[in-house]
Amino acid sequence: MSTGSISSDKIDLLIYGPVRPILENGFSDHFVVHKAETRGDLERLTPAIREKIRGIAVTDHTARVDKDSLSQLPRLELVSSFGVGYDHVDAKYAAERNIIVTNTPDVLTEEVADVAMGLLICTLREFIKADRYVRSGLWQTQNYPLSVGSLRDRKVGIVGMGRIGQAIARRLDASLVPVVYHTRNPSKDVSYKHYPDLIEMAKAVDTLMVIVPGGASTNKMVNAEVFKALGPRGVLVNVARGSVVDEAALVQALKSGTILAAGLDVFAAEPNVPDELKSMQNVVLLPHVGSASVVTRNAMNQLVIDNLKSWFSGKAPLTPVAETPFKGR
Ligand code: A2R
Repeated sequence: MSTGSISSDKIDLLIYGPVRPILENGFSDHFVVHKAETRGDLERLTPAIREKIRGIAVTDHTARVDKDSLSQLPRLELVSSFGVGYDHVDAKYAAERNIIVTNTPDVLTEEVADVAMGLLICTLREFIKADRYVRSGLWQTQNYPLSVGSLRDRKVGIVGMGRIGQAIARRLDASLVPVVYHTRNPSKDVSYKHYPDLIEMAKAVDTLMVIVPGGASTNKMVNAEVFKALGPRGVLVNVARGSVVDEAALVQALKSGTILAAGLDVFAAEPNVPDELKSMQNVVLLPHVGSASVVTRNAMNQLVIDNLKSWFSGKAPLTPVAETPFKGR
């Protein structure tokens, strides 16, 4: 394979998942682009096409790239996945087959941290309810009631202290809110107090902000026991993955007053949100918009494209995930 420029042979790529025109238009004449929006579409590709596909652009976390789908593509070299979380891609199986998986870290870090911070303040200070109050004309009759919640006198435990966790912590520092964190290993990048045990941290704080990857190791790690430890002033903000929180236990904790409130950008079965959550006044619900601004989504799309272009120019992938590090060709 040549270095520095895309080889003269055309490279067959698959764009897999919901339509993203910016991605589809991002490839030059050097590529032949095939599309499969769903698993069914993938299975309907002819064996001759599947045989040729060497790269995949995965457009969304709803497109499952599991062993079954990867097995259908015998010449696959690289899976370029949109988003920083890649729990929808079987990176372990990809590693066994020497397929590189890339994601789109860094370019969304500050955007997601902004949403986390906004969601926290919005939940505590009831912006959504207060907005409705103004629109309904009620302000003409009386002032809006004082909010029970406030960012003042809070202590935040961040669950996950990677790129986004650190960006959230910087915002909390600026707001004079003390921060501690829970991860499996203490981070060398920060000096906040580390709690190896999530329950112990939940007991020591009144606010949890969740920003760990999805997947088996974090599945329902924020559960009834954690809510009990957090206590009646407790607030949960989740901008990670819905799978990280036991949603039924959260509904119960909010209903019973075990915790005070929650701000949620992610849910267990998106786009379905439990009716019980929708009917509650002490929750703020967002439709998974952590990175969803034009500027940040453009940067993420571009990184999906650039990883594929770099690889098929004979260069290293730009952002391989930990399970499939680039070890040379
Ligand atoms: O546990 P560590 O030492 O590997 O720290 C990572 C932590 N983490 C966990 N913490 C507790 N229990 C676990 N089972 C667990 N697994 C991972 O999450 C690290 O501090 C953090 C992940 O950081 P980064 O890899 O830098 O990810 P980034 O860019 O901050 O994004 C986090 C997640 C994505 O995976 C998406 O699902 C979501 O944010 O948008």
